Formats: sequence, C-alpha cells, structure tokens
Amino acid sequence: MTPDGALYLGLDSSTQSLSAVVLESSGGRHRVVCELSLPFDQTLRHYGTRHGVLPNADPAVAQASPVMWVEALDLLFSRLAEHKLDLGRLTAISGSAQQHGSVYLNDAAARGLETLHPGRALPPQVVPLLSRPVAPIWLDSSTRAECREIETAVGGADVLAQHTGSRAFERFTGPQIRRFARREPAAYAATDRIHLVSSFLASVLVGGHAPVDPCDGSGMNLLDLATLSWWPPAVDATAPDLRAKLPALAPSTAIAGRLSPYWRARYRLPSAKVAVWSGDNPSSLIGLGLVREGQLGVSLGTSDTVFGPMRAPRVDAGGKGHVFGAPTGEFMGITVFSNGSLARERVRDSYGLTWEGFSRALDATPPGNGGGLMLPWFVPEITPVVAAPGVRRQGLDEHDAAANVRAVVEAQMTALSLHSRWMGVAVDVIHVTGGAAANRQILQVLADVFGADVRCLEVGNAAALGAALRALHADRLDDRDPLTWDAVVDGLEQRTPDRIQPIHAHHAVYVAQRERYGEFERRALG
Ligand code: XUL
Repeated sequence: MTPDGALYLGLDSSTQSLSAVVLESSGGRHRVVCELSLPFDQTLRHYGTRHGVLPNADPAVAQASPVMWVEALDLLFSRLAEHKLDLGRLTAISGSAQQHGSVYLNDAAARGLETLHPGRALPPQVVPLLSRPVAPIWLDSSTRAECREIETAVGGADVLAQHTGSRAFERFTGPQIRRFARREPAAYAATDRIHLVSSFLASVLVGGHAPVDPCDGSGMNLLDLATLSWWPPAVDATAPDLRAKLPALAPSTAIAGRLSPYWRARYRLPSAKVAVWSGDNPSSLIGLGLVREGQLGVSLGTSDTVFGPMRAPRVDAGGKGHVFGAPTGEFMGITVFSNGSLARERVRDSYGLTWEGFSRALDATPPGNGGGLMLPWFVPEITPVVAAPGVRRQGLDEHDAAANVRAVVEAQMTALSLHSRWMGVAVDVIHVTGGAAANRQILQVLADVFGADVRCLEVGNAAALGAALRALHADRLDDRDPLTWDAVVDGLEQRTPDRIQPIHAHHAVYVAQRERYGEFERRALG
C-alpha cells in the first residue's frame, strides 16, 4: 500500500525543453505540487540550438544533442532539490519524450551507464558511450528515398501501414536508421543499441538499457501492432543486423528499474521506481484524461493535432494518420496539421486585429460563413500533403476581415473532423489544450463542427502530467494494488473543466459544409 504523501515525478523531454511535474498522492486523490521547465536554447546555450535543434546547412536535416538532453536531466534534478519538496517521499518517476528521435550507443554503454560516478557531471561520462554524437529528431525530412525503399521492400506502403500503423514517414525512426547505416556504415557497425529519446533517458536514470514501450515504438515503422513485437520484414528492410541493436520491448505500465546510485548519491534521493518511459503524444493522452474510445483530444498549438483512444488499431487507408499504442494497453490514432496557430496569426495580423477583435469577428459572422470557404495552407501542410503552400478561397471576399477570420477557424475545425474520421470513433467529448484553447469562440466552432461537448482543461504540460500519472499507475500496479485508468485521471484535483455544448442547428450546417470543404480540398489537390 502506497503511503499518503507519496510523490510522483513526471518528466517531458520535448523538442525545446525539459519539464517536470510532481504529483502528491493522498487518500486516492492527487495534486500537482511542483512544475518546472528548462528551455534548452536559454538554459544550455553552449549547445547552440535554435528551438532545441542544432544548426545544419541542409534545411531537411533536424538533429539534436543527446548529451544536451542528459545535461538538462542533471540540471533539472539539481533544481528540484532546491524546491521545498520532501524528495525522500519520491516513490516513482516516469517520462515522456518527443517521438521518433533516436540515440546511438556503443558496446561500452551498458557498463558505462551502470557505473556513472556521482561526483562527476554527466556529459563527459555519456559522450564516450555514443556511437553517433547527434540524434535525428522528428522535424527531420531528409529520408524520402529511404521511406520508399522500405515500403517497396515490405510489399508497399499499405502493407507497412497495416503492420506498423503508418506508411513510411521521413521523421519515423526506421527510415532515419536506414539513412545513418548507409551514410556512416562504420559508425553504424559500432552501434550496439539504438534507443528512442524516451528509452535513452530512462536508461540514464536506471543505469542500464531500458526497454522501449509499444506506444513510442509504434513511431518507428518497425513494430507490429498486432503482436506488439518487432516486425521482421520491416527490421530486415531497414538496415543490416538491426534486430540485435533494438532494445527490448515492455509496456509503459511496467517498472524499468530503480533510480541508479548516480542519482541517489548525487541528489540524496531514495531508490524510487522508474516506470518505462513513453512518447509525448501517448503521455499527453493520459495527461488530458483520455482513457476510452469516444473521447478525443485536440491540441491547438504551433501545429494542430487531433488524437484519441481506439479500442482496435484501425489504420488510415488515406495514409495521413498514424496508429500508436496507448498507455492503457489499447491504441491511439493521431493526425498532425502544420498550419495551426501560425495560420490563425497570419489572418489576425493581415487584418490588423487583436485576439479580442478576432473573437468579435467570429461573433459577428454566421456559422457556415454564408458559404465562404478557405483552404488555410499558409505553410507546407502535412495533412493533406501540400508541398507548395498557398491560401485558396471559394465564395469568400479577401477584403472582408470578419469572413476571413471565420473561414480560417471553420477550415481548421472542419479539417480536424474530416481527417480524423479514419479513426472510426463516435466522438462524444473533446478535451482541448494549447494556446488557442483560451478562445471560447473557437471552441464553440469546434463543438458545433463535431457535434460534441468540448472541455477545456487547464493542465499546463499535458505530457509531463501524463508521465506523472503513469508513474502513479505503474507504482500501484507493481504493488499489486492497481488503480483503474479512470481512477488515475479522475483523481486529479486541480482540473477545472469548462464545458461548451454544441448548438444542434449549427452542427447541421457544418455537416453539409464538411462535404463541400472536402470537395474543395480534393479539387485544389488535383
Ligand atoms: C508525432 C510527432 C510529434 C512529436 C513532437 O508523430 O512527430 O508530435 O512527438 O514532440
């Protein structure tokens, strides 16, 4: 039985920062008692990153430094130690990390991780364990040829998607590994283990190679969703001798180990459990309280994302969405759009509006916008794939500010609905997060387009919170005193859900508009 006052730490190593959320659990309820964030560019300037990415002459290449991530981890524990928290009560830790990125370790790593010296800083101890000094990350788009080669070798994009949940994507780990093996064969041969960012950081915490969980593992184009094991045809198609270099697999509800002596001695920490780490999207699913099919998450940030639990791994025949494992043991579908807040800001700025003015424009215009439509492709789009950006209008006067505001919002909410239909989920509630979630008028359009209730959750960092909740869940499971996922997410005290209900007459307008929008999109794509 976990004592009252147990602390659970959730970490999130994202593209731009390392964040932490500490939960205190008492009497079946838990509350956030500490939140911290270290932005890489500002905190660890000596790596010279911009938005967490190392400069590179090739715009298609996006890499970061694994050593920067471990230095951030060390710094974060030192900052935590300065807080007025009784870290003697730290019971379990878990983590979330940007998906798809990979870290390449040599055969000295297992021993090196086990014997990290607590009196010395981490970076110089980790550098000799790497067979590749840099880690390719999810923003990389340099592996187009490798994607096609892998798809061809396994029998086509559809076959790969049916098994792994996605056709080959440039940012996914398999194509990245193939490119490395081809361009740097000697360094690839010297690689003993290829970790995801999540399993790498878990390894540093436990002092040995930690497993990959099937949720983050399904962002690799290597894992068979039906068996939750590595899929031999994809592994063989990716790179020579790859199977031996892949980590073990274990559910994200399992315990990977205990905090290693390095952390215990350096920061006077107890032998806390370390639950298997996962990807940021699966962790956010839990942080947003999405634990059953019918609930949908919408993140309105730099990019807009729609995701939600699925009982079965139904794959997108259109090839745009992804199926990942979910921490609950089921699955999740996700579709990512690159024209998120940027498109909203472009419209706001081009008509000289403030956000209040933007909201007033939504209030002043009718649902359906009198038939006016916009395709909001201000930058290259992922969903649908639009390489040459450009805004298209239909029945919409470019000089009518209010109509253009409504058009961009309706277009985005309609695209979220249209391109998540492949998940085959009957949506009853949407949990929304991200900067634009503060705008009630946008949320009303979202509720009306989907015909579903919208709840706006004040969760701060959903991925780090999700990791902390997963640590709690894994700890109780390990103690043979399991909590249901509903109890885990409903036990959180500080949620202040604001519920917006759909207006049924508006929903009817949007059902018809979705067809017209889809038709406009198809025509624009030729
Ligand atoms: C998902 C994806 C991003 C990263 C961001 O497929 O590429 O959401 O996980 O951290």
